[in-house]
Amino acid sequence: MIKPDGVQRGHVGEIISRFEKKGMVMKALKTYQCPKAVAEEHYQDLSSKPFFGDLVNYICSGPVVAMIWEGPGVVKSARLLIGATNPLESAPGTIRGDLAVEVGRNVIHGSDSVESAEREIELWFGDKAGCVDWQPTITPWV
Ligand code: FUP
Repeated sequence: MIKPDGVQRGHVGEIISRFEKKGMVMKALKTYQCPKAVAEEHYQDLSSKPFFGDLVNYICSGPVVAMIWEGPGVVKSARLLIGATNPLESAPGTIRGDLAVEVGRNVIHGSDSVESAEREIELWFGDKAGCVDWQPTITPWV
């Protein structure tokens, strides 16, 4: 998910391009003004953290671009492309390492496990989100 700062700073094309160049396949994409309840559920594991309120306000501060990407080892591979949570600790060449300087404005979210991805796909693209046209498929490798 490209966060509001990534959208506002015009990095959507750059980020999608990095995923495509890696060889991942986009299965779904939508711009979305995230409701507070969705942001709170998305980050439910961080609800006790002191930055939770700021994080939810940030995610809801403007449109995000939510995406589903498919490919071999896509969760781990996407996390490597994205870089460390704190952009100051993200290696150059990663999305956060190249495009961000603040942990609270770190441009992009990526699911941290297959289980998280399944939960987040349901939250962002499932029935409750009003988007039901995505089904997992086996994509032949190119
Ligand atoms: P990540 O999986 O890299 O997005 O990192 P986390 O799930 O640990 O954190 C989710 C988001 O919380 C981060 F993207 C940014 C925010 N965060 C802060 O604002 N301050 C912190 O100290 C840690 C995380």
